[in-house]
Amino acid sequence: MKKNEFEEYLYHSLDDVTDSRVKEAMLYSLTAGGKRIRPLMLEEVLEGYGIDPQKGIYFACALEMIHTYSLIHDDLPAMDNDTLRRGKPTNHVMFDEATAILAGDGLLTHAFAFAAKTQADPAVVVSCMRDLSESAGPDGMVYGQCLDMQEKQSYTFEDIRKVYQYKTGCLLTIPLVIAAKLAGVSEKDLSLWKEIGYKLGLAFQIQDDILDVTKTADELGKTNSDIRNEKVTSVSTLGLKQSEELMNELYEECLSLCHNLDGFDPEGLVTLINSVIQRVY
Ligand code: GRG
Repeated sequence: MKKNEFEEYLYHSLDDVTDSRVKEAMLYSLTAGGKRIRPLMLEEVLEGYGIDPQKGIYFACALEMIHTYSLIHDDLPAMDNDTLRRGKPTNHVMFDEATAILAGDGLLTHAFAFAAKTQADPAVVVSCMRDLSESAGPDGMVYGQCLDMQEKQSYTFEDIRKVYQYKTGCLLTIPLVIAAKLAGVSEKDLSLWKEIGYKLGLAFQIQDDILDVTKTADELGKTNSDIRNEKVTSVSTLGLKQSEELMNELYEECLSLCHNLDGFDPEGLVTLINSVIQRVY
């Protein structure tokens, strides 16, 4: 199952949802494009363990639903107040604020019903759903967003590293953890996957900061609200050169760690991470 096939699954993931303006808004953002990195990571880890990626399809769709909800809410006037996302008007611009809030709520809740359809050992599925909830919720991404909202101009890189760990890292680590759990890996390798996810999340967010100052909104398909909102970022604290060095170092460490896992063929995941390193938006 590669990106195009995944798009089909995602498109049909709301088929059973009652028709409404909220469903329309959910589908609008869910099918607006996006790199689909999180579901593709889950797929590549399963494949690396020789498991049919189909086994993780419901979690893969759930991840993209949760990620999309976070983008819809992050773009709201009460948060970053952005008007362009994935090359299209943001959800609240296309619909209205109330509908966008409900579309986010709808995607978040539907994600868990969808993940629960996974055909695997029920104890493993429940454990993955709990991890997913923790990664997305007030001990994970929501906590990171909360720290982000409280940001002060005096923040150092160490302060924002923590914001990035939660805001970005949690949702990039969880596909690795879910796939590893579905594959039944050891505790030792599960810890290694978490370390890979942490480094990947940090590198990915630093790369996002670099792209924000080196590309135009047209090229990125999203408005550069960090600049408008005078956000403290890796680039504003470390400078462009040091940010690039740190990003490269972290990506290198991720790629190297992918070779240290028992019974895992890293080829597909390494190719995916390399495509992320090369990304231009
Ligand atoms: C509203 C609870 C809540 C959380 C919002 C996702 C997020 C947290 C904020 C969006 C802004 C931002 C810079 C988030 C960090 C993660 C990130 C870089 C998201 C963009 O992910 P991509 O590049 O996006 O995978 P696409 O559009 O390709 O799916």
